[in-house]
Amino acid sequence: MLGKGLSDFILSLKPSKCIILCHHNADPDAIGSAYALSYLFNVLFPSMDVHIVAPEGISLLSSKLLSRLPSIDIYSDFDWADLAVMVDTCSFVQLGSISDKMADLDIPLIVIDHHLPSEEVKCKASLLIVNDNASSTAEIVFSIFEELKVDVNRDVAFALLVGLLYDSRRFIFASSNSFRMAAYLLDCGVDYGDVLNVLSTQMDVSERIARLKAAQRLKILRIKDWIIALSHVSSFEASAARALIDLGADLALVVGGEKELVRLSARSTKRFYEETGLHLGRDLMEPLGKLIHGGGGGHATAAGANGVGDVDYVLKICVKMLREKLS
Ligand SMILES: [Mn+2]
Repeated sequence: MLGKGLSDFILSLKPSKCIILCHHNADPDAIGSAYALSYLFNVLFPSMDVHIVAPEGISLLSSKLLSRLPSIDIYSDFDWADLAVMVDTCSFVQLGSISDKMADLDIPLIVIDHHLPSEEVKCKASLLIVNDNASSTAEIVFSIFEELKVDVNRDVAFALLVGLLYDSRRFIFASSNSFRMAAYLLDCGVDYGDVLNVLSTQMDVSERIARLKAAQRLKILRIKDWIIALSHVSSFEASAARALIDLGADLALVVGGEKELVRLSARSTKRFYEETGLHLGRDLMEPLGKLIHGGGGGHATAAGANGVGDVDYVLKICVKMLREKLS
């Protein structure tokens, strides 16, 4: 009875101004959910003023989403409100510039999220609508519409579907409920191609050229059964390394930079890490960084180092270390 709890709670407060807060660099799930909620509130509580507040701005994809919806103001701050609703945001830190203000503010706070809230948020919240089994905040917001029997119009359906697809990574993290919701929203007249279009990004031309050059200059090495891809570019080495993994390498090492100062980006597949146990940050980039008089580190399958040396030299010692670790 999440929706009923929400509407009863707001009815009991009779607030005159509600702010809907999104996390910094608000993503399409946060913005889509905030948009749908503002619509819901306008239907249920027409006398309540509703402002969406995204303190540190919104992401590029979120701007694309908003450009497809009827124009709505997104504020970066607020001076007064008597109700706050945090969406897709589980800690005050995520509110960036207004985090202290919100932590100190003494007004009723509702949290709607698919992440578990921080202790601080839990203490402060008057009402928690949290479901960490939901694929997205959009999925929770949709269930509130359903329960309160408020019709979803085409724009709201579009916003929620973009949010769902973004956060579920196009249904990689999805339940039967996510598919049911998607089917319902498509039946509201949303064009699936338009939704995918909002979420597609065209890479910058220089990044695409760097990736293609990395492929053109590629050296392939076999160590045991592993395919190792070596290359160099002047910039976008991390993106180039990811591209080489997509092409089929198990491990990609791409040097970026000019002349003496170089950066090395390493990427591997999950299978490579699971079967070799080689942690790129700890076992490869960190020691390499020291050897080339710089620094290095990172995660198991994505790491980097920088230091002094030319392309051939850096790749040579990196491969030497790699052979030792894999033998
Ligand atoms: Mn989310």
